[in-house]
Amino acid sequence: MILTVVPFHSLGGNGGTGRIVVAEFVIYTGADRVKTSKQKNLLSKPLNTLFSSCSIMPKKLSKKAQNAVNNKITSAPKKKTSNWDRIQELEKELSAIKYNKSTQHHYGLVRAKISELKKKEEARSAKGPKTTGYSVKKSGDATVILVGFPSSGKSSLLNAITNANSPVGAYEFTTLDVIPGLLEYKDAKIQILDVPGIVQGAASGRGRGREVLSVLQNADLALILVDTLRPNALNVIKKEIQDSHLRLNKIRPDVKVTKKSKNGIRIGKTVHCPKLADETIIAICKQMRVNNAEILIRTPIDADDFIDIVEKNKIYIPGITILNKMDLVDENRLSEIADEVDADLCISAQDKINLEAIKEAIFDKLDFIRIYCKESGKKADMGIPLIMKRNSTIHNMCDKLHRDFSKRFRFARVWGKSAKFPGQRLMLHHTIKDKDVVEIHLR
Ligand SMILES: Nc1nc2c(ncn2[C@@H]2O[C@H](COP(=O)(O)OP(=O)(O)OP(=O)(O)O)[C@@H](O)[C@H]2O)c(=O)[nH]1
Ligand SMILES: [Mg+2]
Repeated sequence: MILTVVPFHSLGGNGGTGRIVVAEFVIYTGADRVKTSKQKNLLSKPLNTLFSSCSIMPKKLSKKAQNAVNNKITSAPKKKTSNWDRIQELEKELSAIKYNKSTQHHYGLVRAKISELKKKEEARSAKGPKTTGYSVKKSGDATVILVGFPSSGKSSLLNAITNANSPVGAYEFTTLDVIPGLLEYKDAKIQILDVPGIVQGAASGRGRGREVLSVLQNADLALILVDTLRPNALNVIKKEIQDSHLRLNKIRPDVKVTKKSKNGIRIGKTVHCPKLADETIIAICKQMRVNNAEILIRTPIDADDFIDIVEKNKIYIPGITILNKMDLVDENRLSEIADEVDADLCISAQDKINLEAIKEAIFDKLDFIRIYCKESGKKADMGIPLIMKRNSTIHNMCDKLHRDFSKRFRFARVWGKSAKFPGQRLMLHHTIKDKDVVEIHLR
């Protein structure tokens, strides 16, 4: 019989006594576990002298702790839970918590714990073998990606609204690569990408999920396609998107966390923040190993928003939910499913129903503005506008026109909504507005 001494932190149930037990004794048969001379020395001692030979043993064990020691002796060595098991346990716990004033502190702590564990796991998997991602060259005024379960009709929709010819099949995973198509609508050139379908577990690498979701991280808009036969797919897709550090249809909260070297956590607020108490902020920071920081909150946030800000790696992207294959169900069932998934649009890619409405929705959601260019001494070209994203500056406009323009820029003259008076002389940082006429002067 061999006796092995294994250090351990505490025995379950020591809460209340405050007593820490520093060693457990496990009995094995066979000599293979004896590795060090220290262990061999311990083995030569009778059991009652073992305790006194441990320098940091408590003087006396409580009955509860003694029982726990006995249980450990007789039971087999406990299987170590992995970080993913722990994450799953905590996520289950989190889903059972209803966020309100009394639960926000606990909710925030559980969420912060999940965040830390995921960070560790991601750092570990980043060290593993690298998979090759999709190489997609962005073109046009914006890039839109079709996301959905396999066979939800992504390729059918791409073929119906763009010039692409992506293979369509009645079997799953017909598309295995990224296939681009070009949609020309209201003078805008919009690149639409068809990608392989994603399934549950995509964000943690199932199928080519991670690569697909990384294409989404660089897109300007997500078209989420669910079909009338599998409306439940929406929750799965949303969860995968969420797990890959994307935030759909959410505005980045105006919160600044500046890490410092001393003085602890200092919180400043310009708004009332009923969903997140200061002590919860401090507890989350502690859990996420932020010990000294200045936090400035300018929008009301909850614990999830705050953790997203501390994690720093979130991408905020707009999305449209489209319910496809409307031809397969009757009107009543269609409105039931549309309510269930909160669909922005119902279509049939196969029967080409509501396709103009999709184009309009894409154009609107991309939040484009039209800018007319003018040459000095000539009339503005009001024919074909330059398509820009809302809140673009003259700098963005120069970059879009020519890569040298911002370097050679002297000033611009602007007519329209963003100018205080017609022909106002403005510089690169100026934000232009829809239908402005801009004349750029270069060196
Ligand atoms: N009835 C009906 N069938 C459709 C519709 N859209 C697509 N389908 C059919 O659904 C099947 C899958 O269509 P695809 O366009 O290949 O679907 P996908 O999402 O690209 O599939 P993967 O490439 O495998 O991810 C094909 O048999 C299509 O004909 C629709 O609006 N109505
Ligand atoms: Mg396809």
